[in-house]
Order: sequence, then structure tokens, then C-alpha cells
Amino acid sequence: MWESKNIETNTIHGGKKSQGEFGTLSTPIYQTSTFVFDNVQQGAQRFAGEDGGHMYSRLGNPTVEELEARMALLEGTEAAAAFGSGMGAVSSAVLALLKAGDHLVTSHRLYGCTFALFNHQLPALGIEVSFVDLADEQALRAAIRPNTKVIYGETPINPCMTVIDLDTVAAIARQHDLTTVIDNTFMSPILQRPASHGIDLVLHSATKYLNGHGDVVAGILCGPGELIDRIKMTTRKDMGAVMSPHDAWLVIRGLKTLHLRMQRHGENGQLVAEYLQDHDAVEKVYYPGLPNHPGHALLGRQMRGAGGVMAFELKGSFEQAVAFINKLQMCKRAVSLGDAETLIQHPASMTHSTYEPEELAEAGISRTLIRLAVGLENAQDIVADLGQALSVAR
Ligand code: 4LM
Repeated sequence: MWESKNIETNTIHGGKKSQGEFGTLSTPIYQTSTFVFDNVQQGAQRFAGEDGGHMYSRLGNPTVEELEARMALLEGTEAAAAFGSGMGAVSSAVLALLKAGDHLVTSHRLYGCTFALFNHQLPALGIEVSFVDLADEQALRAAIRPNTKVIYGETPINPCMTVIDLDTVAAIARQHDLTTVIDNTFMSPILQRPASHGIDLVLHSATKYLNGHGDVVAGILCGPGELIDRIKMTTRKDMGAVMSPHDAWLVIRGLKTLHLRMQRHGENGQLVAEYLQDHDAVEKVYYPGLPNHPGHALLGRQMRGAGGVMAFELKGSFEQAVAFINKLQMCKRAVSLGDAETLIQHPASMTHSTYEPEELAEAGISRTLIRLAVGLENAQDIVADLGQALSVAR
């Protein structure tokens, strides 16, 4: 398998296994549910793990495995596992690592469905969960108990873009022999590689930047070979959140332009964040590319760029915020992020509607907070659309 020292080249060539039967440039889509055995003995050997051959696509599929090899290379881990959604990756990871009586330390800010899984489903299974500010080293240290097994976080955090120091989290985890899981969805491996900071498992909603074209729901988990194999052969196999070969092919296609797209998302993000910050109708902008953002100091050390997502609050009322979002013409009112189109949404009533009002307040997600996922359009068109809609908030 060929590998470059440059990640831009690896998004195109890295991890590519074969050219297929006919020497195809594009990865073949092995659209099959099952695989034929020469005889009973061969089938039995495969199920016993004595023969590397395939059995059934929930257990492994060559197209999906090619994506897994590519993602492991990009994140700098031994292996990767692909899932049918980002939430499939989150649930398969934590349920492989935690059992009744164990304790999870996680962030008080998380994507809404990850919060719901940790706040409702895990406690129902007898797993204890503490929600703390993972950017606060003392709070993280104080949360660790004798039965703590895992630290789970996102950075930057959806939707307020809080940045967690990965070196600090990894060092604390090592002291207490804990497994760390970091959701790298907002950065992609182009802008941040958590494993190089000592994080064990790196997670993605591949629905977002990795695929990049708004036409797939998918997830990826990258990490040590033994742990990834265990997840594939336990929670992924038995709960079944697998990625389809066609979706894997679409994500592989998306990866080829990931480095170019991340560069443009970042350039547009910076320009739009600066425009909003200077606008007299805007109260506050949350974007790590702005020098007044608390996570700005980690740019360069941990992150190669600030990416394309930001949140902001207008000076006006909730009704004015709604009127502003409704007045946009080019920017699309939609959840998700990482697509070519600029997407705008209202976290309190959409992506984070899984939080109760007091939980939203605790997480610092106000009713007037707006999240903008800047796309790949000409930045001047994004700014012009925001500008005409901001007239309602003046
Ligand atoms: C959204 N997010 O924010 P699937 N991790 C992070 C996420 O933002 C998401 C997931 C995992 C949004 C979806 C509507 C940081 C999702 C979950 O949607 O299951 O692929 O990923 O707009």
C-alpha cells in the first residue's frame, strides 16, 4: 500500500488497496450482502477467524474496508471501522468500552443526540455519566472516580466551538488508565489529528466534511487495531450500525477533495466570522479563528485551521433571530454541516433540542444562538446574503 508523508496526497492515493479486477481507477463498489464459500470447511474457517476471507457484509465488505484503510492512514491510527451513521460510531464505541457500574466523564456540551445517548440511554443501562467542562483541567480531574473508564469529548464542540486541549486530556487519561474518545467531525484529519496528541479513538460523523456533499449519513471510528477489531466483532456486528458499500464509495470520493474543501471552508469561515464580528447587529461570534476566542491559542499547536463552523448571537430578540434566519435567500435553513452549501440552523430548537431548557442554559446554548456552517460558495455571496438578512435585526 502506497503512502506519502503529505496528507493532501494521502486523501487521494493513501490506503488504496487494489485497482480491482479490470484495473479501475475508481474503487469498485462490492454491492453484495453475502460471499460464497468453496465448501463448508472454508465457511467454518472464516467464521472461526482462521481465514481472512469475507462472510457477510455486516461483518466486513471490501469497499467499506478500503475506506477504513484510508481513514486509518489519514488519522494516523492502526485501524478504522465504518458505521451507518456518526451516532452508530458513538454508540458502538461507548457500549464496547463501558458496562453497568462503569463511569463515563464527558463534556457538558455535545452534539444533541450524543448528549441524549449519554444522558438517557447509558444511565438506563446502569452506566454512570458525569458532564463537565472538559476545557477546565481541574473540573476534569475532579470528575474522575475509581470506576471511571472513558473520557469522551468533541473539539471544537458543537455548536459553541469551545476547544478542548487534547494533550491535557490524553495526559490525565494516561495517569488514570482511561480510554479517550474524541469526536473530530468539525476539523477532519486535515485540520486536527487527535491520535497524534495521544487520544485513543478518533470519531467522525462522515456525513459532514469527510463526505462533503450532503448525500450520505455515515460514521467512522479510528484507533488501535485490537480495539477496532473488538468493536467490529462485538457492538458493530451485534447492533448492526454498518455502512453500506455505496455510501463507503461516496465517502471515498469525497475524501479525494477533502484537503481543498477544508482550505476553502476555513478561508470562507474566517472572512464570514470577521464580517459578523464587525457587524453592529451582532452581539457575539464564537469561532476559534477570532483572536478573542478562548480556543484561539490552540490554533497551530493542535489545529491547522479553525474550519467552517461558527455560532453567533444577534443583539436583538429571539423573534429577530428567527426573522433573520427566515430572510436568508442563498444560505440554506438546514441542520448538518460540512457541505458545499452554506447551512444555517437554530441549535436550541433543532440539533440541541434533546436538551431540557435548564440543560441548554448549563451548556451555554442560548435561545438566540444561531449556528452557521459556511460552505464553498464565493465568500462575498455568503456575506451579501447574511448582510441583507441582518437588516431585520437592526
Ligand atoms: C448537526 N450533527 O450538528 P450522524 N458528532 C457530531 C455531530 O455534529 C453529529 C454527529 C456526531 C448534526 C446532525 C444533524 C459532532 C451530527 C452524529 O448524524 O449520526 O452522522 O452524526 O447538524
